[in-house]
Amino acid sequence: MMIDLQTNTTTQQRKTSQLRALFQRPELAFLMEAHNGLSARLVEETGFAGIWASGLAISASMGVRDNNEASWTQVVDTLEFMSDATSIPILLDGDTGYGNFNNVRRLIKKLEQRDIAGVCLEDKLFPKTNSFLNGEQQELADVSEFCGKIKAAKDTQSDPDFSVVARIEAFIVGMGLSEALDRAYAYADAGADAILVHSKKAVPDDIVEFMQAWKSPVPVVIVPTKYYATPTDQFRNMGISTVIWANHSIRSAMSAMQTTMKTIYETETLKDVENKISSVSDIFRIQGADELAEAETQYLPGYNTQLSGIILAAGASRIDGLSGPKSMLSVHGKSILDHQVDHLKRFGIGQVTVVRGHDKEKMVSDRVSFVDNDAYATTSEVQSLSLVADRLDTAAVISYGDIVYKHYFIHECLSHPGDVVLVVDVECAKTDTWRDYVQASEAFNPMQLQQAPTLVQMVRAMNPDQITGEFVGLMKTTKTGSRAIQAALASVPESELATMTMPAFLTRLSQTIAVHIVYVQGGWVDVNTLSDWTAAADV
Ligand code: SPV
Ligand code: MG
Repeated sequence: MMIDLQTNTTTQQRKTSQLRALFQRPELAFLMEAHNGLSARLVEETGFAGIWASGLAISASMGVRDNNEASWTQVVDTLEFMSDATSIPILLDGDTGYGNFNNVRRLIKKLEQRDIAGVCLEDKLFPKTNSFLNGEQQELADVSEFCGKIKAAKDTQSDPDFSVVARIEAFIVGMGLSEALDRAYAYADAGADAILVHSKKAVPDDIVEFMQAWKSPVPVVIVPTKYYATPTDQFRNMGISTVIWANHSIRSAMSAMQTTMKTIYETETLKDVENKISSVSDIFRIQGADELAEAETQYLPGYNTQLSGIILAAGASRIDGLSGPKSMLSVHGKSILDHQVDHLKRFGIGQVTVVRGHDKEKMVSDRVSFVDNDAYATTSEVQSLSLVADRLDTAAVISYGDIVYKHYFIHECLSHPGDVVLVVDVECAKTDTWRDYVQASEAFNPMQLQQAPTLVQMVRAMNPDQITGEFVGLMKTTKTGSRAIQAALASVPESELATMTMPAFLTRLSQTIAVHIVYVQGGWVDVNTLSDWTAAADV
């Protein structure tokens, strides 16, 4: 990030300049392998400053060999996704340049068009073979022919910070230090911005020898795949510029996929893998689903102004040692409030109102509007609801502010035709005195498809025999249902309103309008304790 002092705005440094800075900085830099848009984004999210677009990994992810079986345009197409998904620089493993100097010229042009920061060219012949396969039988490029490729690349680039890295394969094919050095100096003279010295030994002897002899200021890059046990400080002490972790994303993806597939194959169920793999919401997050949901509310015509969201989040946290509103507790790096707003936005709800109270100055978001319940300490959720009664002029989704739930709960209640629909969990403990216990006209019966349960009563302490489930704290109302709620709120004497519980209010509401129920089986957490908070991460 750079600050432009004239305009006082921050601008992202060009990717080419970022890579150049990594090569030139005195501290050791690291590039991490990626092979598609997803892995590239993960590299950035992890904190790495740059990406190695590995030929081995990209070809493997396509299910072909690292022998230029994938065409160079297919590689460039992959790079386009990787580059679009990230803001850190990408160094392409450009193999031998996919032909002669002329092919290299066209490659550079296409890479710059896709905002790729640099290319690494290796001094072998097209079609190349991976350095770890039959190294001794591989043939090196003619030095002057390879220098011509480097010059052509440098003359073609339009961004002065685009980097061309020349890769020395002399050690790989069994030649010694003097061949490696002669080539490295020749490539540096031809304009290479960095030299990559490759070795297939299990110890870093080739690299040590090379670094002791290398007198040029051109930075040196290494790929310690085979000498992986060498302490990284040894690379620092040798004066290496950049280390490439060349294939560890694709290798870990492969073993993780194999483990999951084997388990599912053998057990014929998903239940043993569900909690061990990334959740679908992790995938949505990495895809940027939030941004699209936000944009839809801004750009899609008439986007659900007929449905609003209300979150009742005024109450104080009862979790020991944690200050601040419960809704701001972080689950997977995002506040509970943001998770809720994401869910609502996904269902096209543009206007979301949050009633806050406890530590209200700590509850901030530019995605919602706030209404304050300053008497939160002595009043109930029904008081909070009454403060936003005027906003109940449309259909609405109303929720408690401290619940983490599966987004399909909203789908379940929105697709129910009833005017007031509560989400009720049938998998609740039945002997507590603080849960919103529901007695419904019909208990959950998975064998009976045509169920139409309605609320009989809701109370916080109920005879276990009467309990059909627990109110999750999430409901939807149609416009008619919203009006019924407004009328019911208005009918409660002011002296009772402040302390009326939600169960008492909903029971009262059920006397004026049918309050329907959709049953769910788990999939949510009401965050009241530290262990609830931990459990919220698995929802
Ligand atoms: C790659 O990652 O594709 C490389 C490094 O070129 S290596 O596989 O070690 O040759
Ligand atoms: Mg390669």
